[in-house]
Amino acid sequence: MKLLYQTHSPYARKVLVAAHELGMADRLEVIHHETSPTRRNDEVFAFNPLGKVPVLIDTGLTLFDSNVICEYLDHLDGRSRLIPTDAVARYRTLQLQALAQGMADAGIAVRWEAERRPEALRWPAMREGQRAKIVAACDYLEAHMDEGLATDLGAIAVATTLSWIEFRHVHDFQAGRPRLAAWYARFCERPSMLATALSGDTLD
Ligand SMILES: N[C@@H](CCC(=O)N[C@@H](CS)C(=O)NCC(=O)O)C(=O)O
Repeated sequence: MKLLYQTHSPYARKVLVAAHELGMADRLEVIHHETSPTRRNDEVFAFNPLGKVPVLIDTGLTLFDSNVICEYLDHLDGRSRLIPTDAVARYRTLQLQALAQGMADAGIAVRWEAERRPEALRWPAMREGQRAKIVAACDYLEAHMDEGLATDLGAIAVATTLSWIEFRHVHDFQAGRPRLAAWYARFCERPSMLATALSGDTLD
């Protein structure tokens, strides 16, 4: 399988960490792509009409986005190890993933208003509104993250999003949130996280 990837994407890292946790990383050919709405990448558009990574290309099947790819990988060997089948646990996992996706989306919006958009076009109220979502989401995680959180897709999504928020200095989520900070530090020691460090700059 080919994974159209980006070394500085929280969504792509989520997929790769999931593959490592499932013991499938060696089945992926990981190909880095730069993407931005202001710089069309035709190779990515050939597989995803949204022009975004990650994209997974398997025999006879092309999949986007990261949520769909993670669900596919989780079902590939007939067992579901990252998305629980029990209803309560399943929706808790999917909700955490949705929260993490929203945080990553808000973080990218913050970066547009803080540094990516030409200076004259930046909108501070939008930047602060998006940043407030991240702060509220981190407070929610601090209140809801229990120490024994399973290594499921929700946890992977939260950890990879937080790693990107830290990498891009979007918000100091560890300050004043000891439970979240301790959980994150532990999760970052996992081989799946150590093997997938973020790197690189966005090119617009
Ligand atoms: N919801 C998508 C988001 C993917 C996404 O936004 N990827 C970024 C890289 S971090 C991208 O390729 N952006 C290019 C663009 O917005 O045109 C997912 O979960 O896969």
